[in-house]
Parts: sequence; C-alpha cells; structure tokens
Amino acid sequence: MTAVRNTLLGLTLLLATACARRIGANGTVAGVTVTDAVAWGFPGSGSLTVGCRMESTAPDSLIGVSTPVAAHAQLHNVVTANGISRMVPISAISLPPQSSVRLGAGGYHVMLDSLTAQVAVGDSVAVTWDFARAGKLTLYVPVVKFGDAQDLLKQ
Ligand SMILES: [Cu+2]
Repeated sequence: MTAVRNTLLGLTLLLATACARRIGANGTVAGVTVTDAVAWGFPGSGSLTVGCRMESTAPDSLIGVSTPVAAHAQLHNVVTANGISRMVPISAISLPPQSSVRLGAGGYHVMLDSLTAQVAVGDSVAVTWDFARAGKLTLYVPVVKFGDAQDLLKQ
C-alpha cells in the first residue's frame, strides 16, 4: 500500500514538474513541429522576441513570420565579430530533418518590432510561422518573463 502511495505521490510530482515547464505554445503542421513557443520583451522597448524549438520530418525551412500585434516581424540571427554581437535579419532558417533547431536569445530568433498593441506578461499573441514546404502554422504564444523564456529554451 505504501508503495502504491509513493508511486502516486511520485506521479503527482512528475506531472506538476511537467506542467510547470510546459509554459510555451505547441503545434504541428505537415510534419513540422513547433514547441515551447514563448515571447518576451522589455518594458518600453516596443518590441517582442519570440523563441521556440522546431523540428521537421522532411527538409524544410522557416521563411517568414507574421503577427497582428506588430508592424514588422523578422527572422534574426546574432553574429559576433571582433567581440561585438549584433542582430542581423536573415531570409530563412533551414530545418534539416530529424534535428531540433532552437530559436532563443543569442541566436536565431523572431523579432516583432513596432508593436501595434500594448502587450504584457500573461498575454498571448498570435504568431504565424510560414514554412517553405509545410505551409503556415498559427500559435497563440504566451508572453513570459525573460528569465522564464531562457530557462525554457536553454540548450
Ligand atoms: Cu532580433
């Protein structure tokens, strides 16, 4: 009986942990899976960064993003030259089959600039991922604190 109770307690803790970590939005379109999608920003900056993990069963690439809450949505990468890191716009992020591609701080990410609505932590924003092969996927992405996003999307 104690063993059963311990097992149940263990399961409850496991579920609680799993739920706490699953703060991001998840979805699938034609073999492409987007998981742990979250957005974060800094007060007054007028922009949001979106991160996630992407995986595809077939060769594909992310060729664009869009959202109703920003005038500009771009794919960015971070490049470092002479010890200085800066963000650069890129036209696509390729998805080799069966490998996870991470979008987050310090690397590939989605940048939403010139926000057209007031957005706060706890809100969700609609973001549409546009894949060359798989097509479009729209997710309601929760806006979270920067630290929570980093915890979720660390390698
Ligand atoms: Cu950026």
